[in-house]
Amino acid sequence: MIDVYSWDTPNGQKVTICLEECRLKYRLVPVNIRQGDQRDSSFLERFPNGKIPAIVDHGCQSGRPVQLFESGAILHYLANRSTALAIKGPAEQAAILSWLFWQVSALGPAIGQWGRNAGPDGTAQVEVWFRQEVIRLMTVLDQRLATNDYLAGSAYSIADIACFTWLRRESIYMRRFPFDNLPDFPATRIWLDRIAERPAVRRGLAASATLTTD
Ligand SMILES: N[C@@H](CCC(=O)N[C@@H](CS)C(=O)NCC(=O)O)C(=O)O
Repeated sequence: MIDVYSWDTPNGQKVTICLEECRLKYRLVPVNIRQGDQRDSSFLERFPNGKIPAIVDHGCQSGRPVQLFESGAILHYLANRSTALAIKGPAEQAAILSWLFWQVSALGPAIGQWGRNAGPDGTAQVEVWFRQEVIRLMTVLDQRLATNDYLAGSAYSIADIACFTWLRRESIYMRRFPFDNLPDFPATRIWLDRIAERPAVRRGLAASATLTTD
């Protein structure tokens, strides 16, 4: 059994989708980040960065619980823990990790900062910078997807899960900055629809949605 400390955000959704894809048993532990649960001492003692998602795996062969935070690290751990999303060989690993790290270091922070700096509380200059950066990153993504069904090549992987939750039409950010207001990214649209149809993706998003109470 894997305990998932989470909230219904793009980073949290990555983990429930991955768990559903891998058919691993898990239980959700809500961490209401709107109320500041992530700064409780009991949470910080285990997960010092004070952010969701985080997991504790009670089912490892060593018999000792394994705990980790950072969504990219969690996805990589879960992919190695199952056969469904197992990484096959160094070439596939190189492609998956390149795009996974790209998401956690560039795409996610840029979209998140754009979201925070747009609107009445943001400054116009910062908003413009992040908008341009998001468009640049989405252009990189779209070019990759124009010649590949998935980010790491022909096979669906944790890199796709990581980017999908941020870019899907219903994400909190894409609801604010609809694709209609952005340049066209045709390959990205097709890729998003293909991933959204996956039964495990639907189950993972539905599981994550049970966490939101406000
Ligand atoms: N790099 C981290 C980012 C995690 C993150 O920013 N989590 C947000 C929710 S999506 C959070 O916990 N925010 C609460 C806070 O910053 O206090 C990851 O990929 O897991």
